[in-house]
Amino acid sequence: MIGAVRKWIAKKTDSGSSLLPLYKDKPNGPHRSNINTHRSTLLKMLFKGFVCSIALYVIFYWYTTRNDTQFKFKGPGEFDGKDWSKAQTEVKDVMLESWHYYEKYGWGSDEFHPIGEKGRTMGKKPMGWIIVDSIDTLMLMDAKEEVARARTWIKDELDYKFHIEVNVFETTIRMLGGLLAAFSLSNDDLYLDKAVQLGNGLLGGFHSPTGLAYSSVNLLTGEGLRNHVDNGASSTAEVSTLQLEFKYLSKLTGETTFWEHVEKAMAVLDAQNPVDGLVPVYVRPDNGKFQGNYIRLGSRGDSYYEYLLKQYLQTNNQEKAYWEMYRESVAGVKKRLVKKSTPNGLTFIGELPNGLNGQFSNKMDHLVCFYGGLLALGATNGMPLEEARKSDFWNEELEDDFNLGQELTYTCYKMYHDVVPTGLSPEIVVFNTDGQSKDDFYIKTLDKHNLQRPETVESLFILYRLTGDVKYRKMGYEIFRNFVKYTRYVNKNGDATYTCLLDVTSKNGLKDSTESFWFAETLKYLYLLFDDTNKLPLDKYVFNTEAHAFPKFDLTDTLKTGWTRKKHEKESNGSDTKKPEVKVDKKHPPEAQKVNEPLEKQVEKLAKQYPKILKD
Ligand code: DMJ
Repeated sequence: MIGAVRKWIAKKTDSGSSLLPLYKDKPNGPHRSNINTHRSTLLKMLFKGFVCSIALYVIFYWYTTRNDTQFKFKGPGEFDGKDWSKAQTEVKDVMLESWHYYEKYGWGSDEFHPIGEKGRTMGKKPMGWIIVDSIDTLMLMDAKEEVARARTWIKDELDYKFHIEVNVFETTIRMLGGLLAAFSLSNDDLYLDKAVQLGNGLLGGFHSPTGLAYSSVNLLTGEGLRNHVDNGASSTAEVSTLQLEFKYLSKLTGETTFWEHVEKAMAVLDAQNPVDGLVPVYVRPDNGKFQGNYIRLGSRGDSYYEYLLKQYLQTNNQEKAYWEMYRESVAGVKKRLVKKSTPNGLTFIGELPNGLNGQFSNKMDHLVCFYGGLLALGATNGMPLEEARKSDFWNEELEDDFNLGQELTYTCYKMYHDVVPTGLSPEIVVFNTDGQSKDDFYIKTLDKHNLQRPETVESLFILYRLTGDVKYRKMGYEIFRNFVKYTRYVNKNGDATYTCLLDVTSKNGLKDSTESFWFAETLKYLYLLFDDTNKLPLDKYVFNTEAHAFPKFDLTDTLKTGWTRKKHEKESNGSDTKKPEVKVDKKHPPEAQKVNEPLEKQVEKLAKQYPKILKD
C-alpha cells in the first residue's frame, strides 16, 4: 500500500515517474522523502481539490455574469501623486499588457519583435530567454495566472541539454539568475532542478587554463569556446559576473563545485594587481592577462565593479577580500573617472580609452547609471541612511560615497529629463566640460537609441529605499510615464505593447524589439520603487546584475573563500607594477593551450574558421 502511495506521489512530481532528486545538504529547501510527509501531503491535496472546485464554481459564476473580461490598460495619469500604490498598479498594468502581447504573438521565443509580431529562438529549441528572465517579476507582482502559464512552459518545454552555443555570462545572469530567483520566491523545486541542469551545462565554459570563463560554451558537449572576435578575449565584466549565481546554486544544493568554479576568476583578476582597482575591459582566459588598456564602467567593465561589492554583501560581509577590492576600485573611480560637466556641474563618470596614462573621454554609457545605486548600497550596507549614519562603521568616506551616488543618479535622471521630446535617455551621452556649450551633454547620431534599460530606475529604487526621499519616486514616475508615452505600440488588432526606440530625439522612432530586461529589470525596479511594503529588503537580499534577487547567507565550512589576496605593491602613478604570476593549468585540454601561439597564427586560424565575421 505504502509503495502504491509512493508511486502515485512520484507520478505527481514534475520529474515524471521518480521522486525529485535530493541534493546533498539542501539547507534552504523543503525536505522530502519521508513517507509520513507524503501521507499528509495526500490529505492536503484532497482538501485543496475540494477548495479548488468551489473556487472554480465562483470563477465560472463571475465569468458568465461579468460585463468586460478583456484586459485594458487605461494609460498612466490616473495616479494622483499621493497614493504610490496606484503608481505601482500602473507598473503592473504595463507589465501585464506587455506580457500578454508576448504571450499572444511570441510565446516561447527567445527574441521578440513586437511590430513584426514574431519571435525567434536562439537555437533549434528555445532557451526560455524571455520567460525565465521574467517569471520572478510576475511572481513579485502576484500575477498568478501568468506565472502558472510560464511555469507550465518551463516544465514542459525547457530543457538545457541540447546542442547550442551560449554566452556564459548572459546565460548565467538571465537564465540561471531567473531560475534561482523563481525558486527563492516560490520554493518550487522545478526551478531549482532546471537551474542545476543549466549550471552543470555551463561548467564546461570555465575549463580554460586559468579557470577564467570563455565567452561561450556548448551546453551539450560542455566545450568552452573562445570569443569569436577580440582575439578570443572575454570581457572582464563577463568573467567576473557569474559568482552570485553559482555561489547561490552551491548554497542551495550543497555542491561546492559551482562555488569553486566561479571564484577562481577573482583570484586571477586580482593577481594582475589592478592599479587603483581599475581594470581593462578585456581579459584572456588562456593566460589570465588583461588585453588592451581601455578602462570604463560602461559596457564590458560595469558589473566587475558591481560584483565586488555584491559578493561581499551576499555572504553577510564575511568575505573581506571583496570589500577591499571594492574599496580600492571606488577610490580609483573617484580619483580617475569622476568629473563635472559645464555649465551646470553635473557629476559624471568618463572613460580612459588608452589606459591610466591616456586621455580622458567624457563619454558615459547609460549602463554606468547602476553605479549611483551601487555606491549608496555599499555605503550603508543595505541599511536606511539615517540608521547607517548612527552605526559604528560610518565614516566620511562612506558619506562621500553616498553623496557621489546621489549626484550620479541625478545626472542619470537628467539624461532622461533633458532630452527633447521623449524625456528618455539615449544609450550614450558625451558631457561638455569646456564651458562653451549651453547644454551639459550631447548625443552622437549612432547613440540615440533607447533599449528600455534599467540602470537609472535601479539606482532610483535603491536610493528611495535607503533615504525614503520621495523625489526619487517622482523621478522614477516621470521616466515610467515617458516609457509608456513613447515606447508603447498598438497593432492593427488593437493589442498594445512596449518596444525599444531608435531615436530618443524623435517622436516616431520605434525599434522592433523588446529586450528581456524590460520585464526582468526595468519594470521590476519601477514596481519596487513604488512599493510600500519593503518587498525584498536590501539588508536581506542581493540583486544580481539582471535584478534577480537572492537571499544573503553565511559562509560554512565548505562554502568559504578559497583564496587569499597576494600582498602586492600599490602604485597609483599608472606605471607598470610588477605583476604576480597567474597559475596556468598545464594539464588543460590541448585545444585551450594553443592560445600561446603568436597572435598572427591565431588570427589566421580564426579567419579560416569564421571567414565572414573577420571580413565584416
Ligand atoms: C542587463 O542584461 C544587465 O543589467 C547587465 O549587467 C547589463 N546590461 C543589461 C541591461 O541594460
